[in-house]
Amino acid sequence: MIVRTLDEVKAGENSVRTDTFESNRMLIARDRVGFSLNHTVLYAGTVTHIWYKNHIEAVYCLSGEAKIECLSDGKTYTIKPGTLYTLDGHEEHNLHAVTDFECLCVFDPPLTGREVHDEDGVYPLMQEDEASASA
Ligand code: 9YT
Repeated sequence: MIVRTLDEVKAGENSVRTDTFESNRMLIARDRVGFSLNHTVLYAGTVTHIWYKNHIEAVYCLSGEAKIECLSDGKTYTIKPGTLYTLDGHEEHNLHAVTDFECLCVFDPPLTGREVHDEDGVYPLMQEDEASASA
């Protein structure tokens, strides 16, 4: 059984901070459970361009509000506590955090823990041994 706290992850190497969000990788590929799980907070007033070409992501909102602008069809969705969205079509989107937006994010294949978005909003497909090698 794996038991860990947000505070433990925040203090470790699997806490990633960017200009628009803080992502704490609570479960990662090395845990070998088949998926990864992040506790993420996007900062109020920011916009994050995201395009997970290599992953499926499911996001469950815990608190706050965000709007997702889907770039292929121009549709916008409002996400509030209790709402789930899943990018099962690898949709390119802009995530507008209306307030601080706190969510749980599940990725398949699992993140290694260190991924950050590239210039296209993509997370690279990393193997666990690559993450260990760069750690
Ligand atoms: C909700 C979302 O996709 N935010 C971007 C960060 C990403 N989910 C992560 O690494 O936690």
